[in-house]
Amino acid sequence: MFTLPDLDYGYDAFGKYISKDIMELHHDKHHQTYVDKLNAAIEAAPELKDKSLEELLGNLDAVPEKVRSVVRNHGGGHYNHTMFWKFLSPTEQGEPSGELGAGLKQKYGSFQAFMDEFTKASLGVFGSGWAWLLPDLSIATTPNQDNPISGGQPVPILGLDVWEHAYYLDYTYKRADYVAAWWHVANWQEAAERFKKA
Ligand code: MN3
Repeated sequence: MFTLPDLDYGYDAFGKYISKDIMELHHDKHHQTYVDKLNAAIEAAPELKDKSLEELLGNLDAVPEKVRSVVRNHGGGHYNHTMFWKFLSPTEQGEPSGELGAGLKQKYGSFQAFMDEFTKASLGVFGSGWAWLLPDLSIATTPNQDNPISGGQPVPILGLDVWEHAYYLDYTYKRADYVAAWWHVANWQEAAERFKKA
């Protein structure tokens, strides 16, 4: 059985950038729903019960057709949100330093140029989806709850949820304002650790 992970911080950890109300709904309701529906799919296809989420999402063709779209959407939702909570930091971290900071500067020219590219990608997601930073420091986007691993790419080192449920209460339709706020809570320490391991 998959379970909803606890957060490493309080619902009110992000102050003016992401409200307590959003964090509560996003974690306790949206993410919980992904977990519940994923578990229901595994119950309906018990041959999957020993597989990890990465195994399931990394090879969706091997998932029985009757539960494949549920595993893709709700399994993806569980997988993406579990990492998304880690990608948020209650203390503002500014710019990444070390190898990751140097790598981004080398690839994009400056951290600001990287931010501009990532912002553009986030705003370019039509409807619901995600923007990702991959271990080769390229930027990817996925629709719905897809994760790059389902397309044969490596596990992202950072990602931003641009579903309306992630920002509408605070920013209404202004996704650009949400993305601008998110830079203040991006967890570069987590990204740097994942970059090193990858
Ligand atoms: Mn979400």
